[in-house]
Amino acid sequence: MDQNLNAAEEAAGRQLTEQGYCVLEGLIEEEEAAGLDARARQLMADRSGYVKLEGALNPIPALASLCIHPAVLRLAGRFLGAPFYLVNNACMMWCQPGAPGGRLHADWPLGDVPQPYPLWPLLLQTMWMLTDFTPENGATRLVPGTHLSGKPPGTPEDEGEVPALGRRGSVLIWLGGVWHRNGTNTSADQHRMGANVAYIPRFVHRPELWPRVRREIYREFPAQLQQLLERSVEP
Ligand SMILES: O=C(O)CCC(=O)C(=O)O
Repeated sequence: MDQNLNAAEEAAGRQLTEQGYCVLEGLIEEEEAAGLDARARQLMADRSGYVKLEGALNPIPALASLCIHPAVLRLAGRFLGAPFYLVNNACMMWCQPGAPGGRLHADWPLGDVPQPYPLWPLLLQTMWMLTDFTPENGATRLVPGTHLSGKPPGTPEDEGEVPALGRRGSVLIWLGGVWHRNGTNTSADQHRMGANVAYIPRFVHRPELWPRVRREIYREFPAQLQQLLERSVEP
């Protein structure tokens, strides 16, 4: 894979360094995003509010192309070093009309390490926008620059929060240390669907916590994704 970042990715990398998050617009076709959104809603149809589908690569193997999108992998390589791995399979995050906002937090594994937290990333997160992300439908909210604070959020928790907005087919990327949460869905009829795919550097390793990818699904994935999933596949 070409390791060189293009101009948009360089700008995204600077924003990640300074603000802890960035949005890359239009990385996949809207039709592809809409298809994944529809499939995820079908699988969670009996649940309401803010709901998650863990281990999503098993029922939705078509998420594979998101997991190995070259722009994301180039940025992950820049921030995590090589080799890096996919953590926790993939997780669909569905914010239905009326769903409450989440609690502001920094991501695992920071809760397991002493403060001040290290400034280098232990986790690089992505949220693929399978619908538009708007201020009304529960777009992820982040507090810029807090990945440099070395600590988890205190109170008041929403100080300086901004919503990460984008069109369906875009991707939000954040470093695990930046404080964030899902927004409240204040709309009457607009849902928000995200596909969360995360990457770890090689020195972070807790596969017993992760929903594994089934062998028969793993076997069909491209070699590049198989390498990324080495730590997340069934024994
Ligand atoms: O669903 C969201 O927007 C936020 C997800 C989140 O907080 C997380 O994955 O840590």
